[in-house]
Amino acid sequence: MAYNRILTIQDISCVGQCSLTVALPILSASGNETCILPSAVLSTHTGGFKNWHFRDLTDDFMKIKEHWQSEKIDFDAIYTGYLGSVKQVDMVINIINSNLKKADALIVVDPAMGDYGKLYSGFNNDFVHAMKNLVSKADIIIPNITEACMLTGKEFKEIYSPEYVSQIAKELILQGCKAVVITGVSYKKNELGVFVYDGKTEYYYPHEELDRKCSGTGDIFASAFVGAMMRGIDIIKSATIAENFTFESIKLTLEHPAHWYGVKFEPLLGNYIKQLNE
Ligand code: PXL
Repeated sequence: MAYNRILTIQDISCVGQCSLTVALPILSASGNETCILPSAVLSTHTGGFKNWHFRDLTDDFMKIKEHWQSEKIDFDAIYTGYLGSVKQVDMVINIINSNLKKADALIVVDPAMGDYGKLYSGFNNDFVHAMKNLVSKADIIIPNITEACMLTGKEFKEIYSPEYVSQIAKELILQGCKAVVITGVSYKKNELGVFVYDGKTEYYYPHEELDRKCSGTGDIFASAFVGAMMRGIDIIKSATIAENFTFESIKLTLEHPAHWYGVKFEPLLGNYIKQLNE
């Protein structure tokens, strides 16, 4: 069984079921070794809570990197999520270009910066510009449809055709990545799915649209996807497994309306592990 060492770089939102509190358990459940580089510590995520406490860890990045280098630590995959500033994005690029990355390591970037047509609170156009630079260094990028539009300078639309999405994916490949996985793609009412383009084949995997929008769904998908890829599963099957896991987790959360701030993925980790082993 493939067993790889993954480095994931994103924030710790202490409460809110997103970023590292999602990535660590899911990547560990995938059967891979998970190492973390926390970009910031927040008391909660920024999607609905107010007056959160935020500690930026940018100044610690290079010290952690240098220590790892002195210990000759390197990684089979680097997977990035929510990053708090342009400076952090630049530091991540520095890490990707260093010997912390094994020669054949997989670089996966989730350009977590917006949803539903809008940038997340605290981000601006300079951040989008920096993120464009980071995605050009990735093997696989996992934007949602909002982020895919921002990265290609396209207008965000509520209604669009398969050709529109195909065009965006092709433009993203031209920017430098090798494959694109776009989440939250919908061509029909009550239908939502994931679109995969690896530079040759296009694939769309839809399911019923659930009436629930909340933070962390992109992180659940991306973590489950990276875990599957690092078990040696191909990109289409990895995207399908991640989509099924995310969908079932949101469905479970719907039964608990008071759980507004995140997605109850933990009870379904066993199903995720089973799918990886099928
Ligand atoms: O990827 C979602 C996310 C991660 N981290 C923080 C966030 C959000 C979304 O709102 O606020 C801090």
